[in-house]
Amino acid sequence: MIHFRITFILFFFILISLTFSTKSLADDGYRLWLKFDPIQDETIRKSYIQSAEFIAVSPNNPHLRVAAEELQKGLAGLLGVTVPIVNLSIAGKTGIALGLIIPSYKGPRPENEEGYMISMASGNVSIMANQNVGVLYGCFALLRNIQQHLPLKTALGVSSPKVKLRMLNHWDNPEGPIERGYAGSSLWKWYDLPETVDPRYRDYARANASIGINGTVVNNVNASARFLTAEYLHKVAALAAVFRQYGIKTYLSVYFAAPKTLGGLKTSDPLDPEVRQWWKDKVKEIYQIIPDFGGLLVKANSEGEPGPQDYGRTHADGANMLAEAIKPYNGVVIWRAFVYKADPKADRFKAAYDEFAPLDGKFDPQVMIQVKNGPIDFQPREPFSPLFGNMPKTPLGMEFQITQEYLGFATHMVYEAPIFKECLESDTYVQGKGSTVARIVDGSLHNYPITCMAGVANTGSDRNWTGHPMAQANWYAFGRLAWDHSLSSEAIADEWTKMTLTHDQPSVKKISNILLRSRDIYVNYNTPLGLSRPWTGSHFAPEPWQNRSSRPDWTAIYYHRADSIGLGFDRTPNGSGALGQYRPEVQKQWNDPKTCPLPYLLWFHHIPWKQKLSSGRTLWDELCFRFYTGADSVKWMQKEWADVKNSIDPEIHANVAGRLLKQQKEAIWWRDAWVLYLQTLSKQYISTPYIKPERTLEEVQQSVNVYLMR
Ligand code: BDP
Repeated sequence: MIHFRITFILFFFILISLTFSTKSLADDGYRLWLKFDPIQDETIRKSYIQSAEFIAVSPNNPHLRVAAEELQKGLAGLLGVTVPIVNLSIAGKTGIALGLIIPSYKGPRPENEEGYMISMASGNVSIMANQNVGVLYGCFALLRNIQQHLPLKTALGVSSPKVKLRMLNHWDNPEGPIERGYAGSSLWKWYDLPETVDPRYRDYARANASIGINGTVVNNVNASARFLTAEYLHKVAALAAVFRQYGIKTYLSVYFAAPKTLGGLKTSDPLDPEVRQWWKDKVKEIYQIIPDFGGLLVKANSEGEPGPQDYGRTHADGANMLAEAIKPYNGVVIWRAFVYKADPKADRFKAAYDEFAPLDGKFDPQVMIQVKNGPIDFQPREPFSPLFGNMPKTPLGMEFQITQEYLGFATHMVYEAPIFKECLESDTYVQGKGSTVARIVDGSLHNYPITCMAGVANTGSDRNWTGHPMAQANWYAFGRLAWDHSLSSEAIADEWTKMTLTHDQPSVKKISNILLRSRDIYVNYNTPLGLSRPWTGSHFAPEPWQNRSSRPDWTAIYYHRADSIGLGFDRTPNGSGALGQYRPEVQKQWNDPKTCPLPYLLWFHHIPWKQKLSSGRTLWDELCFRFYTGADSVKWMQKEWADVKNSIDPEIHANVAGRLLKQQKEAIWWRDAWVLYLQTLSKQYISTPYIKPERTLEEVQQSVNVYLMR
C-alpha cells in the first residue's frame, strides 16, 4: 500500500512537472521577433544549410564576434544545426564570411558606415560592411530573410540606413515608473546597477540592433538631475557597456537647472561663465565614465521644466552652451521643440514654429532640434508639424511616439507604421512638389550634417516587453522605418507577423489586414475628422465635456470648440491663422473646407453641424457614421482574430483576444461619450441606421469619473 502511494505520488509529480514544462513552452512573447523557431519548409532549410557550413570571421577582428554569435544562435534555431565559427573559410565547404570591405574594393558598397552588403559567390555567402556594426546589421538582415522563409537570393544586395541617429527615447523615471508607459515599470534597475547587470539589457540591445536602432536615451525628458551625479553616471556606464557591443550609444536627458540644484551655483543662466564651466566639467566627467557617450537630450521651458528663458535667454543660448561643452567629444545636443505657453489667446498649434523658426541659423552645428511629428502632441491623427521645412539651416530630427499615450495605452490595437508613414510622406512644398517630411528628416533636402529619428519607447518590465503583444509591431516598425523610411506599412506588417506570430499564409494576410486597418478604426471611434484631445488627465478616458483646468489649453473644449453652430478649430486667416505657417501650396488645399482632406477637416475649420461634406453627408451624419462604424469595426477585428486561432500560439492568441474584448467595450464608451455630448450642442438626432446609445450622458460621465477616481 505504502509502495503504491509513493508510486502514485511520484506519478502525480511527474504529471505536474510535465504540465508545467509544456506550459513553459507556450510563447510568452519575450523573444519578440527574434524567435528563430525551426523552419518547416525543407527546401528552404536545405538551401541554407548548404551555404552555412561555417561562419568565418577574421581573427584580427574580435568585434565581429558578437555578429558571428548572433548569426550562429539564429541559425541554430532556424536550421537546427550548430554552425562552427572559424577563422578562415574551410576548404571544400561553403559558408558565410563576415568582414570589412577593403578600401580599394571597386564594386557597389554601402553608402555609409553602418550599411551592409550581402553577396554570394560559388555557394559562399559574404556579409561585408565599411564598419563592424554594419556586419552585425547584415547578419540580422540575413536572419530576417530566413525567418520569413525567403530564398537566399532575396537577401542579396546593399542596404544603408537613411538616418544617422535612430534612437529610442525612454521616458523612464529613476524610481521605476515610466511616464506614459503601459508595459510595467522601467527596464533599468537603477538600485541594482552597476554591480548587477540584468541579462535582459542584452536582450534589449539585441532586439534594437536587429532593427537598426543605434541610440537610446535612458531617462525621462522631464529629467531628474540625479542622472548627472557620479553615482548614476556609473550606473548608466554599466548599461552603456552592454549596449555598445550592439552598436548602440547611450544618451541622457538633462535637467537644465542642474548647475543650481546639483552644482550649488546661484544660477543656471546659460550666459553665466560659471554655469558654462559647470557644464564643461560635467560633460568631461560623463565622457571619462562613458567614453562613447552619445549626447544630451533637453526639454526646456516646456510644461514647467526650467530653461534658458527663465533668465531672459533664448533656446539657442541654452543649446549652444551645451554644444560648447560637448563639442570636444563630438557628442550632440538634441533640443526639443515641444514648447507652448499658457496664453489664453494663443493657439498652441503655432507655439513651436513661433519660437523656433526665428532661431534658424542661430544654433551651433552640434545641435539638432527634435520636433514631434505633429504641431500639438502625438494625437491619433495630426497634420505634419509646420516646423518641417522651415528651419533649413538647423538639423531637425523627428520625434514619434511609439508608446500609445493617446492610442488606448496597452489595451487598444493600433499599428503605428501608417501614422509614421503619413507624416513622413507629407509634402511640405518647401522646395516645390516632392519636398516630403522624410526628405527633411533624412537630411537630403537641406543637407543636414546630422539626422535623427527618435521614438518614445513602449517597452517596460512586462515579460512581453510592450504589454499588448501586438504593440511589439510598433517598436519593430519604428526601427525599420528609421533605417529606411521608404518601406511600406504593408511590407513591415507582413514581415513582423511572419517573424513573430505565424507562417500560415492566410493567417498572415488576415493579421496584416487587421494591423493595417487598426489605426483608422481607432481614429474613427476616438477622434474622427481631425478632432484632437490632448487635455489633461489620463489621456485615456473620454472627457469631451472637460472645461476646467489651471490653463485653457488643458481643457477639452479648447481643442474641439464645439458650440451650437458647429465643431472644429478655425485655423484659417479668419481664425487663429495657424495655416499661415505652411507653404502656399499646402494652405491652398487646407484653407478651403471643400478641398481640405476629411481626416484633417476639424483641425482647421469650424464646420456647421448641417454643412454637407465632400462625402455627401452633413457634418453631424458623418460624425455618427465614423463613431458608429469605428466602434463596430472592433467587432470585425475580433472576428478576424478568432479566425487565426489555430495558427497562433494559444497564450498570445488569448492575450490579444482579451484585449480586443476590452477594446470593443471602450470603443463604444468613446463613441457614446462623444455622440451624447456633441448632441447637447448640435441638437441633432442620431441618424439611422445607428441606434441611440443605451446609456445617458450622465451615465457615461459617471463611468469616466469612476475611471479617473484615485
Ligand atoms: C506629452 C506627455 C507628457 C510629456 C510631454 C513631452 O503627456 O507626459 O512629458 O508630452 O513630450 O505628450 O515632453
